[in-house]
Amino acid sequence: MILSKKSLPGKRERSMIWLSRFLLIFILPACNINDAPLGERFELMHNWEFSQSGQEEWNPAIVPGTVHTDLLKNNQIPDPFYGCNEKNLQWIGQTDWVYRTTFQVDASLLEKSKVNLVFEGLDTYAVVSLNDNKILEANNMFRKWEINCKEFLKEGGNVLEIIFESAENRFLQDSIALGYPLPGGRWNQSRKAAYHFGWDWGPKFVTAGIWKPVYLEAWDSHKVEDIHVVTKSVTNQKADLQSTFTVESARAENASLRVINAGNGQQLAAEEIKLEPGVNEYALDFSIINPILWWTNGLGEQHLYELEFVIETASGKTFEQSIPYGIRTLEVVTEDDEFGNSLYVKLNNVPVFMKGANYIPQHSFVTEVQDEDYQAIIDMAVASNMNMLRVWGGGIYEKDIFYELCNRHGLLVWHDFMFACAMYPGHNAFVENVRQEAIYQVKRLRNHSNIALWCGNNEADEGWHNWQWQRTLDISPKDSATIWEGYKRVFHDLLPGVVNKYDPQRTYLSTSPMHGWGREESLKEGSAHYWGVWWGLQPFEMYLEKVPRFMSEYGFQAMPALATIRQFQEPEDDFLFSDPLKCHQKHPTGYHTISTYLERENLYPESVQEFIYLSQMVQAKGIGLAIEAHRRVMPRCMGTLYWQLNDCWPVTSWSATDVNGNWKALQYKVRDLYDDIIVSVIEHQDSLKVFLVSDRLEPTSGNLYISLVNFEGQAQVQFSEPIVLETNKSTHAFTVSSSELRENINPAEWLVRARFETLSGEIYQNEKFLETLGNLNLPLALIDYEIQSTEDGYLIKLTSNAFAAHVQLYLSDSHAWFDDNFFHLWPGEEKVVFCNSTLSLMEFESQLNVCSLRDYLMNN
Ligand code: BMA
Repeated sequence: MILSKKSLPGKRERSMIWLSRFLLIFILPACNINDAPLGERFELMHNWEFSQSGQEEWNPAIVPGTVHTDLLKNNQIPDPFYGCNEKNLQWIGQTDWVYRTTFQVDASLLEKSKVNLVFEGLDTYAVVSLNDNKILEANNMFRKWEINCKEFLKEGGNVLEIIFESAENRFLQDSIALGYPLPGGRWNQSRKAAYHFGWDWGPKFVTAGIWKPVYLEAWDSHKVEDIHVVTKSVTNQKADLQSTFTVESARAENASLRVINAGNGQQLAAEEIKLEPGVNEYALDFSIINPILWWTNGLGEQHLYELEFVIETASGKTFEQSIPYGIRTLEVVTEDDEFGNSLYVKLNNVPVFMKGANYIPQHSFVTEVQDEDYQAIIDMAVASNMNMLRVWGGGIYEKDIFYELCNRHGLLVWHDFMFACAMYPGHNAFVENVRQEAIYQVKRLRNHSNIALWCGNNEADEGWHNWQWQRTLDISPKDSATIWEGYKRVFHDLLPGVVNKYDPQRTYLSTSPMHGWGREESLKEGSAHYWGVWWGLQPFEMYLEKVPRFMSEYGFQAMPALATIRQFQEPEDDFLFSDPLKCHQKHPTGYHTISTYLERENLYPESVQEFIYLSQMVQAKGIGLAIEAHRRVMPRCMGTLYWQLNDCWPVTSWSATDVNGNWKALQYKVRDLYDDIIVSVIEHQDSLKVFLVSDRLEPTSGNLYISLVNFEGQAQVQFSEPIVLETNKSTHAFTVSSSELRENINPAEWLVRARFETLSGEIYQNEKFLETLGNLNLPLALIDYEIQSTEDGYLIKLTSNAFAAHVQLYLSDSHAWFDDNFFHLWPGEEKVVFCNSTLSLMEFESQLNVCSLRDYLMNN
């Protein structure tokens, strides 16, 4: 139970059915077409068992999987996420493990001319033997390993055995062999997900295992290595595309290539070819007339052409692969301008402001993430009006389903290569390993037309130039020069070379951020990670001054929902700060930093529930301010990706949604502030300014109303005028001096409300208090509610006898998604909130809590 995750509601079921159809075709290209496929695949996912190296206690293993989850499923370890169990489970990562299986081979398989053993992913240092013959030494989690193994197979039972060497122990050996200190962490000698070694939001579980499918692939004459599609040009009338088929042939044979639009059955191209022994490449051009373009979420349709690529040989063998493909033009524009040098995405010739977040792996044990978890997280991003996710370099290159869902739902992907917060070796063996990894991953992912760019690493350049590594690690000038040469070799030479060769239409950025957050240039060019707030303890208002060209990281922590805390501690541990709470906070000064910002708001939580609520309120306030600051200065700033979208376990972190899908207050705020139009209200340096920002591709007419409203509901109108929002633009609509605004009122009892109503009746509204949260003089409010069952949950109808600020609904013991939360409730108003839940009415009633800000203030 502990390792499973709860998902959000959505249009999931329908798309899952569709998606599983797609994946079948995509993953099993050679087996599903007719009786005579080009190749055949035999899964080797069964009968696995595992043992600690040197011991003979074998237990059943699940493949794909990881040693930690196998130990857990065999009841050999307690739940790794519970309490402080992580500490006592470190031995697993320091131990070598052996996995083995037996499988049957019949004579017909051995008649094939080639039989390959394929591992789509081995984590990480693996010595593979087949029937006691060593056939592979793997050392990269991110590569696919394919070994021609026919000579080692025999009819009947075969034994496949893999010894996984501890990646932690290996780090020690490799570091000594390297001969000079390498800054960063224990991940930097290995090609393994960095976050497995512990991060400031994640536990340290140094996993090992067969983490992706393993199978035998047998073929006689030809094997399709790759199909690559690119869009060469697009006009309204026509899109010209090119597909390249790469086929390995054992003999010469005639064949035909075809491209079909599966959506309407139309054949787009066909050609007769002759396959020659060796590796063959064929380019097949085709056009789509009156193409329907692919747009990001919020800007239009996410039209995907279901393209089918077919090869038929003269001897009647067939191969077919289906690729959902979006036709669009996409440029990452970096050019000199009045502010410095730009960084923005131009989609179908339109500069598009990127609204999104940084994505990390969804679980410490990646094989635990199910298709429905991918669907749930993408649903959440889409519901939050995002149009970009950054796949952060300390995690993994994700499964196809992730990119496929992003594509289908209009999310561009900023893709880091998997390097983070460290310097890496630059010797030949390491560089060659990275080259193979990069070629494999770029080729695997390049047909996903929603990938916007490739980025070399996360914060390696920044670390080298700004984190005092040379000084604190006492690195000699000679070693420094070697380390920097190694850096340049990988990030300035190898990776851009691979992108240029295998995915030439995509932009490569060597690192993110381009400059450290303390440097002036960071505001003028490139992507920026602004950590002056949080790491630098600067006030949130600093976000207003430190607005870069593209903000690819910034963030603030908050606690997860109580039900998520319950995943790792019992109610009797619900005090600040119990040991389990400390074990589930990975930032060195995390709770202290949160408390520092809470004190600035005059907030002093004393219980866990108070800390949850108040940390979430302050996180939403701070990050909300940053989003407004970024959007309102567009086009100078053209992107905002907050840190971080999600978690990999139950933890207090920067995420806006916890590992169980419970939205923190920030997720609701993000949904509002990433809408296609926002009304931004910011008070700063004695003036209050209102901006209207529209991402729409057509002008929008409406009326802007700005008022001061007191907690009794009385309003003083400040502004009420028709206004036309121009296309894709930020408009400064209103300014008033703060002192004037506050002249005859008690700011602790008033808020500013700015509301834009379009002529078609849509309402965009922003309300801002004039005092810090802890200083508000809120009335005592009695909130009444009724619960009504629906098919998939409950409707909660709420009313209040007085103004209730930031009303929160939560279930004390269950994960839940409310369609709205942390909203203001005014007397006379009825608010209906939906909560998806499978609890019985009685359970739901007993678990539901409703409270508001006043309940958490000292003066209540
Ligand atoms: C950024 C990220 C992560 C980290 C986060 C919060 O630098 O790239 O390395 O988790 O900050 O500290």
